[in-house]
Amino acid sequence: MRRLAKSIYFLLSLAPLSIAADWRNQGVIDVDQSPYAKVHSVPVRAVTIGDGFWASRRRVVFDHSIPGSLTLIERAGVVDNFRRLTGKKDAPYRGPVYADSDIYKWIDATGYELQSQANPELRKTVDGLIDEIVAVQEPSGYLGTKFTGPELKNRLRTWTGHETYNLGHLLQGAIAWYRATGDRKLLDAGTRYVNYLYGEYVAKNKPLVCGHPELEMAAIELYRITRDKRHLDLAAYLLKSDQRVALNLDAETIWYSYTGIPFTQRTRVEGHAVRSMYALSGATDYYLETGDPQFRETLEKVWKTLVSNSMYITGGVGARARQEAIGEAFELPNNAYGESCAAIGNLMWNWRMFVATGEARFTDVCERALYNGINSGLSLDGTLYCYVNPLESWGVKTRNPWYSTACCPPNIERTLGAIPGYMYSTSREGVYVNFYHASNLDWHLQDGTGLKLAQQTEYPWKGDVEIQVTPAKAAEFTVNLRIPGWAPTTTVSVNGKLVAGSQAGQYLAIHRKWQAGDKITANFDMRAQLITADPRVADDLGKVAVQRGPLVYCIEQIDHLEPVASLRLAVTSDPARNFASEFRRDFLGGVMVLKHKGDAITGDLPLYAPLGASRAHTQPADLTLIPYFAWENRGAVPMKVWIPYSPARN
Ligand code: FUB
Ligand code: ZN
Repeated sequence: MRRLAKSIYFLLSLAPLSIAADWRNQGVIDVDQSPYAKVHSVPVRAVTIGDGFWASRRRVVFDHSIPGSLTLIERAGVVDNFRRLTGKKDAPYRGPVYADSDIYKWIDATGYELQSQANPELRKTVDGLIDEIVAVQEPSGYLGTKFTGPELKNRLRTWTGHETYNLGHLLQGAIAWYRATGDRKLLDAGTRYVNYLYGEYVAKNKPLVCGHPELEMAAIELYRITRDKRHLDLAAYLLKSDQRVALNLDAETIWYSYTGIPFTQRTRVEGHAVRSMYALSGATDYYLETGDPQFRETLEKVWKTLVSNSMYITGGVGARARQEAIGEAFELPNNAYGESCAAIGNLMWNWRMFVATGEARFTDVCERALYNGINSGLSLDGTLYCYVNPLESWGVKTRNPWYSTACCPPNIERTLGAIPGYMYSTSREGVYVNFYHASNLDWHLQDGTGLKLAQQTEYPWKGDVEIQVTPAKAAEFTVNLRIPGWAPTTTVSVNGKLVAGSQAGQYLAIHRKWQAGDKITANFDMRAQLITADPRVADDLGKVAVQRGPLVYCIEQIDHLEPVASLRLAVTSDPARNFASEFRRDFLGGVMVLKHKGDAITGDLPLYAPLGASRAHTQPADLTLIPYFAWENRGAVPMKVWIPYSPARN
């Protein structure tokens, strides 16, 4: 008996240690124990990003955006909403019902910063904020600043109340912070709130009001830490129950909010773009834990509608300003809404689909969204944000320092902060190289063999990549290299010997006995390409977009004498002749610029004329194309991604 007690004591004494070891090893999503995850995540801290594209963007986020956002969050009264309830501030509630989520998302971003680098001052600030947040928690577990006092009667009663949305962000922030520091204070508070909702709603089978998906994926991420089945069940409850009758939900609400009916009744992406992307992310998390075949089937069906008729070439989602909604199939106007949060949701969903399948069609979408529709959301200096990300502008100002609905700024910050965690993955067979950037991976294979990868490249400006593979001991495994879907041709070699089988949009599985010093080299054809849209996208008829590597390009008025509205590309069938590329270190933070000999429509033409009447008043014009993400960094001027074209003069 004494021996048993002694061994129990011994095991208990180990418990905090194993937790401590664990939080450091968890990726952006921690799917190590998810039975239906084909690949496992690599923690952010296992990847050191070297100089280059994302290093500069993340530096701007850490040095400017994160500190600047806290000032603006404070100025908006978001933290005072908490202080009001603890008596530290005598101020009325300010902001929308989802204001709490702004500080949670900001903490999320700081968690990713601290997973990459030490910042004791930031650590202290966040610790203090967490104390102020947690102080508001009620004995029941409820934690929110809006529905108190005279508003108490509406608590968890209104479809638009966003309380579960706020909780989802609380959990995600708490989890990123826990994975950065091992500190569970906010995580424990979030867990108490989740347990309260479970007890009051799931256990009693009472409909839970939730007009904005978000808690689904967050509760499952919590489950991945706690292994408490209630946390998975809460997500299942939100994803599977039919709340139409109990909550008197009409068809438009169901459509708009992408919740309220069993997820498996969905057939396409629809409704509010962010809600749709977050729900799909949560549903994929549910599949990763349960393997539910109907979920898998629905996810696949809905994904096809995304990529075949509802996603912008930038990876953006959401055609309509009205209801911030995804439109009908092929409704993709270039004055797109394309909220930054929706592109981020698209990345989160496709990342989870990749985790479920190991397929490059999903990481291709992740890359598209990251480099374009998400990256465009933050100005080059990190101080201005796009809420909407149109593909065409008449010069109306789009970048702003802040918004009364400030969901996008901290969302962009947390996403760019998390980038190292997306670069590599592992599977039972080996390792995946998902994205290309100078970086060092210091991790291990799933069998525990230590593995270092040293990647050198100037991607996305240049297509050459070199990866030094260093296993702790010689071992047989597979290195899966993502061959980007956009790459017309690719060559891959190992130690100078060509490897056959590269196919755009697939992983190239290189299986061999790897030993320290082995070197993979890859070259992706980076020539600028002209892209056409499905002819059913009426707004892109007669136009092309220009893409070079993963980057979508655009023209801006500031680089042209002729109005952007009159510029056309003069395209030849020989891609090599269409563009001259020039890397300009001193321009827009250092970008590859494309030069093109096009033309401009000039003269007085009748606004309307019979079909076939000549409109051949053109003159040669030199076009300058810049990466789309860098638009409106030199003032608000007209801009276009989809450009009309004509055959070249010779
Ligand atoms: O409703 C919360 C957030 O505000 C949504 O995700 C955004 O689209 C914005 O409406
Ligand atoms: Zn947003």
